[in-house]
Amino acid sequence: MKIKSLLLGASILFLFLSAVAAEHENLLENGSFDKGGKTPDNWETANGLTSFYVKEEGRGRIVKMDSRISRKEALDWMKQFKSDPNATPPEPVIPKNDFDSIASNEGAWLDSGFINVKPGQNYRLSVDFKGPASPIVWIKGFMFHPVRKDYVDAYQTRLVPENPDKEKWKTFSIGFNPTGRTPKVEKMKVRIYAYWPPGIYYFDNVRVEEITPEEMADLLKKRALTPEKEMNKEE
Ligand SMILES: [Ca+2]
Repeated sequence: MKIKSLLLGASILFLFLSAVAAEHENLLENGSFDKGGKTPDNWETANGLTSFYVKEEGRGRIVKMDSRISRKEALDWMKQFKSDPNATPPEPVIPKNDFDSIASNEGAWLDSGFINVKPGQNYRLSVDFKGPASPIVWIKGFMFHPVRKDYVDAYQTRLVPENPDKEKWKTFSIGFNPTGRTPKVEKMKVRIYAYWPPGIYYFDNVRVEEITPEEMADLLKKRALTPEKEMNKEE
């Protein structure tokens, strides 16, 4: 009896510890988009035609992407916006034919600032998402190029939320290890990306956390079981 209750106590303690261990520091500064002025700290400026930072009750600030916009209008605007970020965005034009939308090709995206990569470390990428279809949340990894004296693309992996809901927020995660096959990767950033089909996509609470090998094994198991296997695999 005594041993039984000791074992029970130990397993409760274990459950408690696992629950505590599941929460790690968010290495991505301002993944909630709530800090900062018009543009959230540590994020790229939204262009106001296909990408926006907006408020939602109970969530503070979130990302909204609209891939319904006319491709021609969006490309013209992106060019103009690049040369003058203070210009006023045009009235949105939504084409009748879906294939004339920006969703059909370039899509819409926003990048975070850099995070330093620890050699050998496993990470978890998570995002809250709602929208009509799966977007992609990329991790882009960079290495220092000794000749070009600059950081260049060296790694990428993607989180493709499976069975998202148009109205209801859901949280999605993957595990990844940037230096597993590309040991020279030193920095990484997050790219939030919405494309096909044309629609309005919402994102909040992007998290990048260090995880234990056990947590990584669990996430890889889940990843292997999803129909998005090919999409969600490490690249
Ligand atoms: Ca938020």
